[in-house]
Amino acid sequence: MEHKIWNPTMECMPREQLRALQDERLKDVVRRVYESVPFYRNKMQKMGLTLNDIHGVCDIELLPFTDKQDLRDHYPFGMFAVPQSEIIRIHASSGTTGKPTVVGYTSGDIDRWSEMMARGMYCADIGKNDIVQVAYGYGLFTGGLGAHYGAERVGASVIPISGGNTTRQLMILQDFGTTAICCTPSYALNLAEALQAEGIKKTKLKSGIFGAEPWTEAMRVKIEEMLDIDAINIYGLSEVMGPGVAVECMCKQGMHIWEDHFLPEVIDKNGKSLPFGERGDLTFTTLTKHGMPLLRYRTHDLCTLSDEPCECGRTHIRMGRVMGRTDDMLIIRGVNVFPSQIEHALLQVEGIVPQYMIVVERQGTLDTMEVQVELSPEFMSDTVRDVEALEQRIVNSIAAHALVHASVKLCQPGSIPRSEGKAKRVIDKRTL
Ligand code: DLL
Repeated sequence: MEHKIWNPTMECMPREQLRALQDERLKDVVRRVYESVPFYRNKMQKMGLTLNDIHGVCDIELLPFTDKQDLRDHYPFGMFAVPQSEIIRIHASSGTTGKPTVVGYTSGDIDRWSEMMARGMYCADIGKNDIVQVAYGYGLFTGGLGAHYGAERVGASVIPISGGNTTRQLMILQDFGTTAICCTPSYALNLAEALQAEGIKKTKLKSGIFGAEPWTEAMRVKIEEMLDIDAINIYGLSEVMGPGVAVECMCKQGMHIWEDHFLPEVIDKNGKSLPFGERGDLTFTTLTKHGMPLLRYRTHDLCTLSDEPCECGRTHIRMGRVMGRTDDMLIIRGVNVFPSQIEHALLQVEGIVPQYMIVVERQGTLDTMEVQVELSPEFMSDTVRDVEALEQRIVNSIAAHALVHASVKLCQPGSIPRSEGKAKRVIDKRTL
């Protein structure tokens, strides 16, 4: 198979050369955060670290970790390493409570992101002759604009349709002759089923770039069969950049992490770096970001790394599928949701007590979330209409604070099982 490679010089760089480049870039980013981000300077000073201690990648374990909580503590712009006048784009993703996690990009950052997404497009054999339907959400979420800039960079014709509205997606897909689609894998399955239901057998689709949520090989097989396409896995997270931190090539054996821009590690519970092949918490140091560089950012995604050479010729190491999380984050239809956000949303509503259970299921191809919550004893005697209005208030509060639609089931006071230790708040019935 001939592999299309966007930037062969960088993507196929011999590993020793790539390591030398990382060494230089690591020293550079450490210097930048030390000089411009008080959070990092303070951390390094407390650890007794100076810039001279970091000679390259071999010293990565000396550097401090960063966690989502650190971004929250510096909400909204406290982690930025450049003046606001140099920030040209702001994105955000779910935080653990009502406040989002904010990310800022310089024009150079957007340029590098587009280049990495262009690499991803070529990985999925998408080029200037393609018509790309971007069905990731546009907005604060990085999916839509990330895919958009990458598809434009390779010269494809981009349809910025954004997420949702399946009937319209199918109409555009057929009328415009879409050849490639970018969306979550569950939405791809949904589209495939909708096409089948309409009796449409043939489309011009040939490939799809799917990510933003966990999926399996079995799902890949199903999507590929139903849509008659190559289904390519793409990984990323807003804090580190957005989609395109890692992308699969046509070998479909794991996602190449763009190591000229990111330094990945897999770490264990104690923060120790693990060797290739061992499963742990994926952690990234950004080597070239200027707006919001991060040192050893813990993604909480569980996976393994592999340095086995890949047939496609790219030399960058690969990450396996994300096998779970080390925190309690749920991904519902591509939206990240923390149980703490739901709790926060419930606490805004009068008439209930914060005893709740979140039940997540997959109906057909789509995730559903039901929040069961107890009425407060005082509310019990009220009329059905009051209860319905209360339900609606809770639905609205959850939509406002967690950006997700949940159905709400009000329960009798005392009916939700109390735990004796850690409360169990989530029942996830999805089998991927
Ligand atoms: O989901 C960025 C993205 C957009 C990636 C479009 C791919 C495609 P966040 O909303 O910040 O960013 O969510 C990041 O989603 O830590 C993983 O838990 C999960 N995730 C992303 N891609 C994958 C994937 C975007 N391919 C969080 N497989 C990450 C499994 C994924 N999980």
